[in-house]
Amino acid sequence: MLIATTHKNTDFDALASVIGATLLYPGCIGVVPKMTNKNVEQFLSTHKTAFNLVLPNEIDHEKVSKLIVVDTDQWHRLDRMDKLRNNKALEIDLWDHHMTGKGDIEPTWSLKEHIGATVTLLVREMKKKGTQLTPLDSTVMLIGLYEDTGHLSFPSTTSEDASAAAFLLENKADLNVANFFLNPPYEENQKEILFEMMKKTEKRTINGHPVGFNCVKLDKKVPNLAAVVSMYRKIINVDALFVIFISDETNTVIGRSGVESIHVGEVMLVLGGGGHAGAGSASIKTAKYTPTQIKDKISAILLEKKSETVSIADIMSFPVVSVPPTTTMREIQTIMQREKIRGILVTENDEILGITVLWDLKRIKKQRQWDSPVKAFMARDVITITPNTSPTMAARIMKEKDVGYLPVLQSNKVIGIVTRTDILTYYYDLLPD
Ligand SMILES: [Mn+2]
Repeated sequence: MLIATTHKNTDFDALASVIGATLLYPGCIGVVPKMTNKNVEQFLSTHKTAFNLVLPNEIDHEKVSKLIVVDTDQWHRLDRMDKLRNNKALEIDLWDHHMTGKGDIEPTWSLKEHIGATVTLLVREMKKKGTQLTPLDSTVMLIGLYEDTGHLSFPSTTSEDASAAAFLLENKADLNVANFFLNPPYEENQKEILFEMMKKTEKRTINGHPVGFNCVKLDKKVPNLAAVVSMYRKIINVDALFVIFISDETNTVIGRSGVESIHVGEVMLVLGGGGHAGAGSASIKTAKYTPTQIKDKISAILLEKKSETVSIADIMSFPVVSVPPTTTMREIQTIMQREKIRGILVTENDEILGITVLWDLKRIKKQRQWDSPVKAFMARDVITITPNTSPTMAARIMKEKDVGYLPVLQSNKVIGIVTRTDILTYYYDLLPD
């Protein structure tokens, strides 16, 4: 017997990939964990019989000769598959896009790639094989693809994810049905959790990033907490948010990040969980760490990761052109044209007095002003940063102070300057491969 299964707390990408596997492998039965996400549960309540799906207790493990695992690479995330773990003759195919490197499932064959959704990998194979899809098949796969890629907007999305979406739409995926399951309305108890979080958020600055922490007592089951955490991060405008949901035996941490330099999945991995760059979670026995210890642990992990991130020193421009305050505006114009720069520092005895930018030249209305000294035109309040400032932080300073140039100071000496162009170059160079 051939079965395909996936992780507990099954999301749509996982479900769609199981269904995809039943279509790709002749005779394959899809085994869906008992615990699924709320919207998946709702979908299955009406659609289950349309697909070749069963529950883990409905299969005879002895008869399984081949296992297809999708959207995870870890045994403990599967539902009741331990019996298969010791079966040495078992053939295993693995399809996944979680690249944490900590998977303990040893596959016979695998396809693991950085891609927005696992289902995209299965679609690739379907295109090759010319697999026939019903509108129902296409719809569930499109929901999985959209959910894991934030409707093709998450940074992990690849052009192939978009092509897969196009393929599924060509195969009559129904966007009305998809939208219904992708945007479930907020429920009363989700709102309660949100209000609970609003009462008390601890903000820490870690490596220049504002990071939020919350502890919320959880005394009943609340569906899709992750969506609430995700929304709350945007409301309080922090780069990353970690919410510790406290219950009797296990505390669950859900993390969300909106910046590249905070990889939630890597943090959660240290805590025994997992996830992606932008989203992840971990369950921790209450006996192991107190909520405060969890917070400190997350902060410590984030601090450690610092060395891997790009700093301003890597992207700043240098050498910096500086002139004495008596330099005329005519000379300033000549230097800007010659050096092809838009900003010049005005210094005296190594001290920054001000900065003049291309815009200052445009303010010159009368001919004689070209002979005026730069000190009459320069901006005097120069905001400086240090070489270990993160590019994200620099971008934030530029926005808040409405300046386009940030001289970089080390031991009171100017070693470079960061412009908006440098920041843009940084952002675009670092877009995912
Ligand atoms: Mn996935």
